[in-house]
Amino acid sequence: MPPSSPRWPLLLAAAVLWCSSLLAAAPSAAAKVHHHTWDIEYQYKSLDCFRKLAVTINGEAPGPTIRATRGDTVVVTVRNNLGTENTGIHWHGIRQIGSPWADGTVGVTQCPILPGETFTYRFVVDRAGTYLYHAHYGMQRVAGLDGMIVVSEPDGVVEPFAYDQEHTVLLMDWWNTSVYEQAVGLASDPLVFVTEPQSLLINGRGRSNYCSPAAPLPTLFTAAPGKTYRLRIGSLTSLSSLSFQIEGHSMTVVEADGHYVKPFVVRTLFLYSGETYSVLLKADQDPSRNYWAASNVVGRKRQTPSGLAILSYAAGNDPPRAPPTEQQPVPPAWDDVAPRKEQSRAIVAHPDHAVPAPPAADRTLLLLNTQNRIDNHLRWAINGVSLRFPATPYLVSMKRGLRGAYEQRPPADAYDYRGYDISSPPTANGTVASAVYRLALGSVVDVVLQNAAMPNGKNETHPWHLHGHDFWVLGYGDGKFDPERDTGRFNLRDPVMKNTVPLYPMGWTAVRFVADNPGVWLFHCHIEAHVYMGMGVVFEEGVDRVARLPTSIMGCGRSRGLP
Ligand SMILES: *[C@@H]1O[C@H](CO)[C@@H](O)[C@H](O)[C@H]1NC(C)=O
Ligand SMILES: *[C@@H]1O[C@H](CO)[C@@H](O)[C@H](O)[C@H]1NC(C)=O
Ligand SMILES: *[C@@H]1O[C@H](CO)[C@@H](O)[C@H](O)[C@H]1NC(C)=O
Ligand SMILES: [Cu+2]
Repeated sequence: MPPSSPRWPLLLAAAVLWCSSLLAAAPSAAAKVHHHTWDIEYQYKSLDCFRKLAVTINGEAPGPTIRATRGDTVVVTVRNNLGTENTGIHWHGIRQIGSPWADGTVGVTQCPILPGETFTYRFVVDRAGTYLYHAHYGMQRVAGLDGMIVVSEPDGVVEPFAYDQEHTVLLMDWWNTSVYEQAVGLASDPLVFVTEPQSLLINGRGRSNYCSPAAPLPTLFTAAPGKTYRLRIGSLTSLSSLSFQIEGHSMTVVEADGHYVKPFVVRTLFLYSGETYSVLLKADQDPSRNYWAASNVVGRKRQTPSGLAILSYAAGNDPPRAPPTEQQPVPPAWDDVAPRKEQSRAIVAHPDHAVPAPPAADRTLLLLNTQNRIDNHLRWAINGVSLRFPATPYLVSMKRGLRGAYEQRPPADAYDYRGYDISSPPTANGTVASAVYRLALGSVVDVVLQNAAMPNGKNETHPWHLHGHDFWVLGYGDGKFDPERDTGRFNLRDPVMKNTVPLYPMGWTAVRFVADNPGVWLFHCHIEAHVYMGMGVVFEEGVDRVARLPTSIMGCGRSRGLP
């Protein structure tokens, strides 16, 4: 389907006007520039009682929280002191409008930052909300190069909820093995999977089976009775989907991936890797005792101890770090997918902050998610194509017309959705390619992710993350997506915008976005092992409109020596 008529640009213009009326509240003269200099190096860390190498930022793992106000510019100078390892840092949820070379995706938007080299990221944070950053080179995120970004509204701009104080809560999973042990295992024949994590971290601290029972627990925060707290919660797990609970307290979800949502109350919040939420928590329980905060694996058979921290009350009887006398909260059953789907369906736009979705798509991509056998190895493949980044970053090769630098043949827009049996293990072999979907600038694109049985008959949840954009979440369904039947059932009334969305076992997820950000953008499963095994696609849009590229992103493959 070729991109059609200029029907959408009119709506787009209306949305831009609407947005700029909001922006008018923030005088740009007040915008600040925040400079950070980060030394990236390996250090021994005992985040969960097991001492191992972690990638640190100025000695910290996870790294510091970046704080800014909407409209500000963030400048991060990264010095790679890893000695023998490349790096690159992605600013997760920041759309990089006008700065596509600062997305930090090695192989897509830049060459790797070599050991001993310094690279400067410079970008505008154009929307308030809770975002993340993390390594985007190989499986390096497994080693802990990550953190959070908090973008506040300028003074005088009122959010659709109120609170007294805020805290960040970064959730991770953690292994006793290195990035290399994991990556080499995945590429081996027979494949050696990464195993379940040894621990779950809350703000960088956790308890593996290596801990003595007396090891102290981290404090989530100390509450003052009666006050309301905003918790900005993000998941940067490498493998696990999580539940998060705070014993005795309910949480009101008010923000998802930087967008205000119609508030809803949960006892258990489910999070997929790459997602962020703001929840409001009222300190309305008995202040004399402490409470458990717990994260647990869901969606995979649970073999990892709970991630634990303590919520205490100021001037309570229990010492702040004393384990609560009560039992830990009972986590949801790992294989009960119904409440997770229910939460996904509950996330809709806040009525006063909804950005209307365009009414129809110019192009629809139907993307089959499974593993295929390729040269006798199992790799994740999308419509039979397993993504491998070329030696030259796409942004450079496309902007400079280096045609031989990547696969010229585009991948298929759809799999054989009439003939394919999603409940049977795949029989076809796949291919490895660096192919790209080229999208018409300004066109409206629907992507329907279709989950299907894996060769081993298992099923998994995949969190899909889009760079450079937010998408409207139009719907989730069980079984096989049927364009004739299901397109008409999309939620166009109040779809939320997000940048990361789960694809549930044996189901489909539909999203819509406008290809209006000139650049080259990765769309991929946020599980490190999966994207490492090819689970992603690349979108190009309006690359000819991208301003002159900084030479600092070049230097590898065929971009070596380009002026
Ligand atoms: C990592 O932990 C697992 C159990 O959780 C254990 O079987 C394995 O031997 C450990 N590996 C190392 C390198 O300590
Ligand atoms: C897939 O590849 C294997 C060899 O790697 C071959 O034996 C088999 O016939 C191929 N299957 C199909 C359906 O082409
Ligand atoms: C997914 O796998 C789990 C256990 O491995 C099983 O209980 C469940 O029925 C499966 N779900 C689907 C939709 O196949
Ligand atoms: Cu995945």
